[in-house]
Amino acid sequence: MDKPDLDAWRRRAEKELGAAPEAAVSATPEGIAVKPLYTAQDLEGLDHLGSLPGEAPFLRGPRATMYAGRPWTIRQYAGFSTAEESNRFYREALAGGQQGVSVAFDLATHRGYDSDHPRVEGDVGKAGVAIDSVEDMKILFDGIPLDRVSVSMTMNGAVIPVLAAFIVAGEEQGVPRARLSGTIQNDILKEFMVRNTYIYPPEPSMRIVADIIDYTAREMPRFNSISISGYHMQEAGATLVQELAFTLADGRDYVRAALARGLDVDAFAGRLSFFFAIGMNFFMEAAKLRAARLLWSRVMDEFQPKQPASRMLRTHCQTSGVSLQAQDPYNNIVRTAYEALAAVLGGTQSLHTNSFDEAIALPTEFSARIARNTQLILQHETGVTKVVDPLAGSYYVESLTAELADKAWALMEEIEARGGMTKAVAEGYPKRCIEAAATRRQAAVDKGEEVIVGVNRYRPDSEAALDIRAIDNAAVRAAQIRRLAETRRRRGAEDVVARLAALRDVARSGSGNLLAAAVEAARARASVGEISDALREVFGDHAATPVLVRDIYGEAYRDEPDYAVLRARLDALGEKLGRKPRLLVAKLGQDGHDRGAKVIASAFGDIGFEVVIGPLFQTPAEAARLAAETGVDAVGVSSLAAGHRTLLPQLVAALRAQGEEALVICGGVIPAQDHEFLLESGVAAVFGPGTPVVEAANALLDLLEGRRHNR
Ligand code: MLC
Ligand code: 5AD
Repeated sequence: MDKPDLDAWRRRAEKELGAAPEAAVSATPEGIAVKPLYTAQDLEGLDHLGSLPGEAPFLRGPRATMYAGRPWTIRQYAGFSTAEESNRFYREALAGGQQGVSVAFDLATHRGYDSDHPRVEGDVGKAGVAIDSVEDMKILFDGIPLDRVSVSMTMNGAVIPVLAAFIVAGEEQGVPRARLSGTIQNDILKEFMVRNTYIYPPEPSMRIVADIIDYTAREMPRFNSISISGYHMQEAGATLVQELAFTLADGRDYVRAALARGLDVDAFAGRLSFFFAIGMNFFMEAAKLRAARLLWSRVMDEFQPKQPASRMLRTHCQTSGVSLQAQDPYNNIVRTAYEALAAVLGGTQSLHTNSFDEAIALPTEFSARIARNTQLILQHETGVTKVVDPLAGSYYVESLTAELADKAWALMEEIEARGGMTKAVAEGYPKRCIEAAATRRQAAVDKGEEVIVGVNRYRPDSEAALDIRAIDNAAVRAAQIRRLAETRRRRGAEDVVARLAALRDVARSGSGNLLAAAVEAARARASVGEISDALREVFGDHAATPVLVRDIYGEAYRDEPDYAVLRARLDALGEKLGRKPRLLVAKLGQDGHDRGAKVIASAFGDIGFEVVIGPLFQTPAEAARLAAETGVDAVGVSSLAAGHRTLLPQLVAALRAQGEEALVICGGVIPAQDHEFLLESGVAAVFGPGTPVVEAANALLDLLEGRRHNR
């Protein structure tokens, strides 16, 4: 074939565009310039093209036959309310075609509190299932054969008691731990960065990770000891390059931690697994997974493993939660389907597809079925399983793979220069990078530079409210407290005391394995909270200091006319008050999703408010006290974990009890069905997801100026 005549193409393109083809180049948040045309020229000099699937560096997939041999696992993340209810949901999902289980725990469990703890009143059973002891765990997996169905558990903070309870539940179900298959998330570094369900400070937390890798390597050969997760980084606003680089850099530090424990690299590396988000940038996401495998193999070179499997990146993927919208929500089915296809073309091993009601509430049976069927249709109707790595050789995708890999590798070198990820995380470097990217993105969406169908363009005239899953949190809590009391009554009290003391000794002395000691405590029916507290006594609690990025939103908005009007209004109000209006941005309960809170705080600061950013995990009473101490005019609560119905009325009451008049406003994942209840409880305004920051700021000014503006 003749060499293509690119000059001729250029001339034709110029004619069509009325401009040089460079005008059609688009810049991605990753800093990649996507051209309108890729050709064979773009492949020249790429050195990753030669390999085959099933061999290092595994770019084309970890297995030789990939889905032609066995399709990816349809593994839907779910959990809510009680163990009984979640168990019923899992069984129905498995009967409906789901292939693996993935447990979502409630936030009380995540943070190591039993359901009867006063700090977690609004959280029990809300964003996941409440698990207090082995008794709950046994109910959760009743009738699910743990030697045949692999189970993933998303647990990081309270990972020791939860994994211990799982091991004992398996044992009592007749499946010894050596035959348990599944995955524990156990990825604490990204908790400090973005997900925020940590309990202990970084150093003992890293010891916990290493103890689990050590224990599972010796005792549980079929179990993946960790799920090194970039998912939550992308959810928090990270670019794909940041997601790639920080995740693999986390992985590198976990390997180092396990080696420092004296483990042989081949004893554990084959059971490290990964987890990525798949957003809407279709080809980029598929390329990202290919680049991830290439880079992980390169990272592992450094440790000189002998087993090929030790270099192999195997991953779970989940379609993107943030890409889904509360407005015009059926569009989310389409978004999720495209994302799922990207994950599959990228070669994922396991996949969760989100439900279309994601931005509003937890999935119903109906929305969960559509989400699952999205994958079943891909597996059975589209033919995508028949050929390995079908995008290979695409000029565009191969270029993207190389470019993403190069950019991520450069960022990983930056992390190395900062002394590795554990150190960089402790200094807050990756968190700052991600928050800056998130704020930039928010400005782009608010300004309409990024089109979101049904949200900032093509809005429907009217929308019917969706049927959503409502959880009676008080009833769940009462049921949990009853079972916990029963368990405590029946257990051998002395045995529990002795096992917890032994666990504390292992923690204090630094020798012995924390998980091994916790298994004994869990078997004696020590609760998740008691085991966590035993470790808290030795390790202490971690408290993060929130830091805000500045001037990113303001910079992006500087030249917009409505921004100038807003600032003028703010100045006028400031003059009247004799100071800047003050806003406390608060997070209540165990909800650690703080991207929204951070973006709002940063943008409102740029606009000219004086912003106080509250610490995570406050009770309503603590937030009210902080509001009084700082004399704020309004408290803005960001709620993403469904605690709003309990926590917001308590906040209003606590403020009024102290004679505070500060307004309470809120935003986040709050279904329309709850708006009236909140407004009647004294909340001044509820801002749904997708509210542009400038609009929210104007509405707050209306309220502060005394005009009613309930929305
Ligand atoms: C696979 N196998 C094959 C094959 N492909 N055998 C022959 N031919 C082929 N083509 C084999 C594998 O080797 C393996 O066996 C078995 O089949 C299963 O395949 P797998 O690829 O290992 O899949 P799976 O068991 O599903 O494991 C996937 C995983 C794992 C490695 C990524 O870690 C996992 O399931 N992760 C899920 C994590 C998750 O659900 N997280 C939810 C997070 S939600 P063998 O014997 O080799 O094992 C969250 C949200 C939040 O975090 O914030 O709350
Ligand atoms: N059930 C189902 N999906 C959940 N997610 C979080 N909690 C649950 C749950 N209990 C999903 C959502 C969210 C992501 C972090 O995980 O998609 O965006």
